[in-house]
Amino acid sequence: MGPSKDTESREGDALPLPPGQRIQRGWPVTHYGPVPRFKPDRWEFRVFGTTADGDKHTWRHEEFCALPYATVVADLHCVTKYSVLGAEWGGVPARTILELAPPAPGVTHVMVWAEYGFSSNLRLADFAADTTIFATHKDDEMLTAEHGFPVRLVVPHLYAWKGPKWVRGVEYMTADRRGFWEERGYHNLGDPWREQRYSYQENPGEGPEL
Ligand SMILES: Nc1nc2c(c(=O)[nH]1)N[C@H]1C(S)=C(S)[C@@H](COP(=O)(O)O)O[C@H]1N2
Ligand SMILES: [Mo]
Repeated sequence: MGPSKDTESREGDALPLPPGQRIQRGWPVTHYGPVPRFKPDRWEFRVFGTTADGDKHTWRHEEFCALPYATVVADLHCVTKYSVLGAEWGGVPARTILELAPPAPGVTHVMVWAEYGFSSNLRLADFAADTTIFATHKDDEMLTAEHGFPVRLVVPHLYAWKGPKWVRGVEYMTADRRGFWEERGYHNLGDPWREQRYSYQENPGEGPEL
């Protein structure tokens, strides 16, 4: 029997789950604060900070939706210990954004910004990973408002808080800076396979001073 994205057979085959996680059926909604209302004429996706050309790059909603579409099959690991397995995320790979709006050579980290000032910081390498994707769809359906419509980030190899819902932009940075949850007690790197849940677990060099 080959691998399957079906959760039943996955449970049976006991394929790896990050330590301390349990399989969640369905798809719960988890976030801080209210669900933002999408305003199409005011929405833009903005890349700013230390870009290669020094300019900011923006896409209106219909422009963003016209960017090359790709899919990534990935699990979602919430730091509160549930994992949603085998989702197919569709949208614009982070790599595509890096190609269309390249960072300057000195950029080491990005801050991904969402509605209401929510943010999460990532190392450039994590952002540039093949599987990091700005998802507009899950399992061929458009995201619902509570799951991040119109765009959410998915970083499959990190805890799910590293993937903001309702993304509005990316800031290129030449030094690391903590995002919303990273300032509030969560690990700066957030690798579920290393169980990097909380900032008190950080080793020297894994995050900026708190
Ligand atoms: N804007 C925003 N995005 C967010 C969060 C948040 O609080 N605000 N929470 C994160 C966390 S902790 C998780 S587990 C996932 C949950 O995504 P879901 O509600 O679609 O399952 O969204 C992430 N993205
Ligand atoms: Mo989470």
